[in-house]
Order: sequence, then structure tokens, then C-alpha cells
Amino acid sequence: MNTTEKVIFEQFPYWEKAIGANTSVEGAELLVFVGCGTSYNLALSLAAYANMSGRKAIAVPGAEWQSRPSAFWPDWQATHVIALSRSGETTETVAAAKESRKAGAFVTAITVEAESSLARNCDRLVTSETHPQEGIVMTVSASLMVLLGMQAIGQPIPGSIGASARKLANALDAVLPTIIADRSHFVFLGGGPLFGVALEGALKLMEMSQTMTQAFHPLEYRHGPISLVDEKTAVVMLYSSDQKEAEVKLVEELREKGAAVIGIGGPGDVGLPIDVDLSLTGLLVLPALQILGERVAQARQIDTVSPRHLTKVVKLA
Ligand code: F1P
Repeated sequence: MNTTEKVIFEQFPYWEKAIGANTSVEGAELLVFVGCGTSYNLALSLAAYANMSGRKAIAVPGAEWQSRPSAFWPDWQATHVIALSRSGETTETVAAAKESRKAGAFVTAITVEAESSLARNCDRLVTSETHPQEGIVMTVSASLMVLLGMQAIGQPIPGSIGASARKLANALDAVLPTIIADRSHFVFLGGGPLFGVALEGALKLMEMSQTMTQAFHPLEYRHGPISLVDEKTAVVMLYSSDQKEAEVKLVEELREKGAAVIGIGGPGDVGLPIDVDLSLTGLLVLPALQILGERVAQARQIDTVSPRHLTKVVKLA
């Protein structure tokens, strides 16, 4: 077992420690979730969850918010920016936090690095301990930042979530060898708060295994991308509770066209049940998606401890 795999399976005690921290964010201003890479994907999911719980929120990539915030929100100086960054050192995210504060916005930082530049340049720090052996590919810290972000928008996290997430990751792991054999085109589908999670599944698998991946809102997939589906395609369908019937129909069509479908929370070539409601699904599925990336990398004999062209932090000169 390499360190990446070890860390994925050892993440749950860190979840337990982070659960219950009083981090809730008050106020009625627009919440702007900002981040880069994985952290941006998480921002998208958290913004959707915030809107579903009655807040107002958008998600913006760090560099976009730093250089053209008015393209996203006209009254951008009066927002509450929630900047996500594992390292707390990503140039664009730190710059976005600094610029926002300079303009009068309140900045909350969600990071696992309490001594970082982002932590020093925020009005409120939300942090937790992470696995010390996590490498370049972000796994446990991504889960932790979603957990902390959910708590920040007032979503209580049950203590049992880690056990449920571990069960799902193990169940997926057990069926993966048959599903991923001979598949080279991976598609992740998820709607609402699960779109950011689908993007994260796609990014994770791409980073870890150097495979072309895609992510879409489920019903967008028929509008062009479906032309690529064949016997080389594997689809991860992250079922939602509010659109499930339509998603089931789509999965039937994709299977007829040759795709192997992993249904998380619904049917597929393998269908894995989930035992939490949509408000927690985005967190629950992350370890399963991380192990999928690791297994595809192993099948291609790629070492995820040193992924090609990647560094733990992107710092621009
Ligand atoms: C963001 C990030 C990662 C990505 C890569 C470079 O880091 O883009 O998502 O996997 O390793 O950095 P951070 O701002 O969350 O530290």
C-alpha cells in the first residue's frame, strides 16, 4: 500500500476531530467561496449547499476573484469571502483574500495550515488538524475542508459520517477491478451540490492516473458529450434525491451505449447505496472518489506519490 492509499483510508479519525467545532458563519451578505484546483471544486459544492440552506452564495476561482470580481458580483466589496486552501499559500487564493480585505470584505479562511499566509490574511480562521503524511494529491484535506465548510454554513455533521464514508469507499474498492478494466475515458456526473464533487472526482482521477476525465451536470451529458461514449467509457453517477428518475434514465442510455456505470446512491453496473441525505452526500462520497483515482493509477502503474508535473502548492513568481 503506498502512502496515498494509506492516507485515504486513515482520514476518518481526522474527520472526527473536526466535527463539532463551532465555526458557523453569520450574516446575510453574499458568501463568495474562493479557491484553486481541488479547493475551487469544493467551493462550488459548498456554495450550492449554502444556497440550499437559505444563504446567498457563489463560487469563484481564486485568480478570477482577485482580478475581476465585478464580473461575478457588482457589489463585490460588500461580500463575505470564504477562501479555501489546503496549503494556505496558493498565490491566487492568498491574493484574492488580501484584495478582498483591502476593499472592505470580511474574509474567512478555511485551511489545514494555521500558520500560513492565508491564515495571516483573514478575519476569521477555520482550521483543523490533517494527516501529516498527505502528499501532493489532496485527499484527507479536501474532505476536511468540505466538512469545515459545511459546518460553517450551519450544516450539522453526524459523528457516524466517517463510518458511512469508509463503508462506501470499501464497497466501491471491492468492485473496482471489474469496472475499470479496459476503461480509459472516465466521466463524472453530479447535479446541484454534487457538480463540484463530480469535478473533484474527475480532477482527482486525472491528477493521479494521467487519464482524460470529464465532469458534467447529469442532464447536460446528452447535449453533445454523449457522442464520446463507448466500451472504453466508465461513468460515475452521483445520484441526487431531487432528480433521480431522470438520472436513472440517463444511466440506462449510457449503459446501452457501452459505458460501465458506477451508480453511487442508485443503479448502474454496480449500484452502491448511500445512507445519508443529499445535504451530506458531497462529503460522504469524497473518499470513494479518491480511492477510485488511486486504483486507476495502480492499474496503469503510475505512482500517485509523485504525480507528473504537479506540486503541492502552486506559487506564482
Ligand atoms: C490548490 C491546488 C491543488 C492541486 C495542486 C496544486 O491547493 O490547486 O488543488 O491538487 O496540487 O494546488 P491549495 O490552495 O488548496 O493548497
